[in-house]
Amino acid sequence: MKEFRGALIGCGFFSINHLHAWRDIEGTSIVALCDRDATRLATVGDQFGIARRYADAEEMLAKEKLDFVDIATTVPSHRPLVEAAARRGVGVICQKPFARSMHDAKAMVTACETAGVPLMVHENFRWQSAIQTLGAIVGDGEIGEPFWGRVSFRSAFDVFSRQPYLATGERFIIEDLGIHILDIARFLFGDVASATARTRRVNPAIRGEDVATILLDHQSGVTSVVDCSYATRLAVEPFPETLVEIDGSAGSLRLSQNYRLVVTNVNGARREDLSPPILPWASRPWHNIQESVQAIQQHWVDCLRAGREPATSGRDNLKTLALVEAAYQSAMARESVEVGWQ
Ligand code: NAD
Ligand code: 89Y
Repeated sequence: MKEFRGALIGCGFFSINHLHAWRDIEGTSIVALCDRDATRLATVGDQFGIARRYADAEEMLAKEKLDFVDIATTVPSHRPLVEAAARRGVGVICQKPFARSMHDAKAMVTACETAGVPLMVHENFRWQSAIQTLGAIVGDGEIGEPFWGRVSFRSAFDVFSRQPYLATGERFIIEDLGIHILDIARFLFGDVASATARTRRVNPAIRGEDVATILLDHQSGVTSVVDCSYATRLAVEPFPETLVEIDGSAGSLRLSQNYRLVVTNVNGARREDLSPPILPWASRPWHNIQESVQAIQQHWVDCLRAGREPATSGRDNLKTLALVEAAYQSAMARESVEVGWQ
């Protein structure tokens, strides 16, 4: 079995999850690390015992023999890093948000296609085991043909202490978190024709919007509501659970807080506990995200081995990014916006 050689770029807060997950994935080694911050590079290199370290990604790409790079930096560096890897014929995983604009996203997809290298966006929320189970239930027809859905993420968890950049951007919740929730809506109900959104900023200490409500018209005929908030204080803090409601022609499903699932159809109501496993390196409350990191990285390796396009390829992610753009446009214009990604 071929052993894939990867390198991770960006040794910040979230990269620790990537590196833990890579350690548990067979047939893959992270052979080098890159970060322009020397302290982070040293700390993470020592923690994971990775000796080959670079401050500059171009230098790393020139000196290392790699099958892929795993880019875990924030959005401003994504395009130059993706294009540098493509020029060297190296496959790419890139964290979300993939790009700030559709223009940059399309340029990265084209660069990788032209170079003939695979490109996957680390769009991991749909890889949470509870969300995959919902996809299977819908696919199996247990509730018939879906006609309505709600995908909801409401919390007051302090995300700013670990990710301070989230407090300073002009855009916040749709670009950072809503992007995942919109992607789950696409995963469950298919691609979207038009979107209508309303946003608000409740927390005066941040710059962008922290509440968004988005109505989606899916091409399948489903109407869904995607709602996100980081300004919602609840009796039991649900972070980072995504709650889902689906009504179908033959039944319904509800995924409620604490991963409780109820599926109802003509046979009655069945209940299931969809709590994710807590991986040996994981910690609450992040464990469902951490599990999905492991799942998406395993998917990347499976796809590399099989020569298949990943489910959340760069090309696929254009459709999720187009929803983010449409939501911001709609909120600004206060009108419904056609979703275009071609
Ligand atoms: P961070 O700021 O903590 O870390 C980013 C690191 O990248 C920094 O150490 C920085 O020095 C380095 N870096 C930036 N540009 C570089 C370049 N050109 N070359 C080398 N190093 C460079 O950020 P973070 O909180 O770890 O987030 C990283 C990304 O992960 C963000 O895009 C964020 O949205 C995403 N994220 C995803 C999830 C998820 O569930 N998918 C969760 C949290 C964060
Ligand atoms: O950055 C975000 C993400 O992708 O998942 C949760 C998060 O860490 C904060 O909103």
